[in-house]
Amino acid sequence: MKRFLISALVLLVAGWSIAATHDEDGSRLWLRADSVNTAAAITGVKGTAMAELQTFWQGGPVTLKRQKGLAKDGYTIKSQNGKTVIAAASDAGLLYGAYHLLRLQQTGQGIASLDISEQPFYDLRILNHWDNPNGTVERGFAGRSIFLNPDPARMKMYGRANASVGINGTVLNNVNAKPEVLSTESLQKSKEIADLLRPYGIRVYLSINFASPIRIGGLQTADPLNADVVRWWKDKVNEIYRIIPDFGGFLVKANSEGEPGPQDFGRTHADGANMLADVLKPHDGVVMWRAFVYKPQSSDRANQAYEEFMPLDGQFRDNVIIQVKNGPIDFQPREPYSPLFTAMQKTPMMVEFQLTQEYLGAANHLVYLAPMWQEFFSFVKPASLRAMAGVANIGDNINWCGHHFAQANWYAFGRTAWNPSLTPQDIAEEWLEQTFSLSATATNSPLSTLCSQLIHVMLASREACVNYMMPLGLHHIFAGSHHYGPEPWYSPRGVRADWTPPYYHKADSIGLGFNRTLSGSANVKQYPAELCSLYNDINTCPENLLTWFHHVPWDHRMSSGRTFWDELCLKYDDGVREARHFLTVWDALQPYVDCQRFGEVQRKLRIQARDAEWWRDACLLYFQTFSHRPIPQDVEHPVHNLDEMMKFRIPISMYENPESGYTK
Ligand code: GCW
Repeated sequence: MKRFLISALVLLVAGWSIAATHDEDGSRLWLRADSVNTAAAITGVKGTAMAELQTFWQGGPVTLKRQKGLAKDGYTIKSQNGKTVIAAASDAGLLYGAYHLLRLQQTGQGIASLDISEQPFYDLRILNHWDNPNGTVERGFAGRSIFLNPDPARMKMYGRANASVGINGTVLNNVNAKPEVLSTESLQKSKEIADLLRPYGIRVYLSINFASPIRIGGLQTADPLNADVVRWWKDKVNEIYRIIPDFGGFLVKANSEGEPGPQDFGRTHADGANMLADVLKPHDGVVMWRAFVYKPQSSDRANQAYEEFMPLDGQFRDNVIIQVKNGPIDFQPREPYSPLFTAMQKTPMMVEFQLTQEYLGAANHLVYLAPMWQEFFSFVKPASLRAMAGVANIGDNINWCGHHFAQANWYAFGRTAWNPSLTPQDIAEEWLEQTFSLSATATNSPLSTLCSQLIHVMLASREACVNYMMPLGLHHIFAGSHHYGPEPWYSPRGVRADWTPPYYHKADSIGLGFNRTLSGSANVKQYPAELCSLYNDINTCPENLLTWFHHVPWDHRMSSGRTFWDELCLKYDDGVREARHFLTVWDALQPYVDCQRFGEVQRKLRIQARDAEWWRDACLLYFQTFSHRPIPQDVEHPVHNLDEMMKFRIPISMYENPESGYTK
């Protein structure tokens, strides 16, 4: 009997060890190949390319060749008879080619006869870090700033990760910029980081505070047309380039949310941006000037960026790029595209996406963002833009992004900026295979079926999040303090209206939504004529933007035949069901994923499913106090209680990820 027990135990242990692979903490991101060699110490960007290949490439000899006539940062890869040649016009191109080759190896693709030619769609593919000098990260959900005490090993991994997906610039600090960022001491710190990132083809940039000449320069004014101010900036910029010769330029948030700007001195955004552009020009630097502006007195926040920037179209220097968030309000789960993109025809523009999920469940929810960016690009032609920026979701958390699947958004950002026509599915597949060694391509195996389901989870995740948070065009009904959970009722006295949800949802006994039609705020007029008339009519407006543009009567008939109220209930419920389904798919993958990452993702998916219920119940019960209509029978009825939910608080600051969501 005893012997039987022992052998059963041995079998059990053996069985377990077959199933489980060794634990991983996610710190290697998608670059998990084991080294096959130790690389010789070589410097420069080409040196990095050689070192990466020496360390990880398992195939035949590879030659790196500089060749004129190829596009900037582009490359070709050709292989024959076991030999491979990567050719590029620049060292950065060679590095990108090397990573391409390694990606093919890591995703198990044929490398015998390659004939590849690539070039990046955008010259500037840049991350924006919202990191503060004290180490906090605004809307950062993955720990503290990686730049506070830059650890060379961590910086090396950061450089590799970015270069492997083609990211070639990084703004080191928050757009809510402290003037001290430009102190000589702080510039020396930025230089350290620039030195560590240069071998990966990454230039550093800084966000600046427009009042710096006053705050650290001792001047009385920061008026961009004042000669002393111009001289101050000129000297400062010269100093920067002495310290960091390949410095990229400035990112500026001006006259927005309390930040100083040229309007404080009676000047325009163009006056401010052009002054900085002129002093950066001799150094080949750029100004990325943000259009994220809104004032409490306007009747529609969605109108404002257009109102302020359109009159300035064509007035900016050629090294100014206007950086516009994808939507007109603020990184909501779904917004129409910002109308500035199609209206400003004479000004270089770039899009700012947000990788950190400020409004999409922070680092607790699996929300793969590539489908959202694809939706954006279906309205705004990629070629109409100069560059692409992504607000980083990176911190000192061991797995970098707080959620293993949030790494996919960093990865997808780089790949999309390299080539906006890559499909979200292609990107998800290559990320998943590299990150989890999960491939959907092996046919007819149970694993490949599960992998396909997981890819589907990623692709469906953004829409699911829209559904359980704010379907049918709803927006900005988040908790006032943390933007994580629902608080559609939040409207304390004294808080400016456009920082409270009722400003956006306008629920009343008639219906729900913001009238932005010609009879309302006329926001529709900012779109091209065709879209204007499409959005203006409640019967042609896409239903996924219905309450964005219309105050929709509760009994409005939807294309499904349901009333608007019933449809709203159904959408919320769909979102909940989907979130639960994500967990089911993931659970089935347990035998194929290392225990640590499996458990960590599972824990997050459980939070997500619970949060989805929280969102549905809070929103439906609250809106029901206006609609006075029953929740349809075929929709799961709320399992929570509105009064309790209205009292529930998550005591976090804007620098933290909520440990768990709704815990009642
Ligand atoms: O999304 C909002 C955030 C702020 C942020 C601001 C911006 C950096 O809530 O935290 O500030 O947008 O983009 O400037």
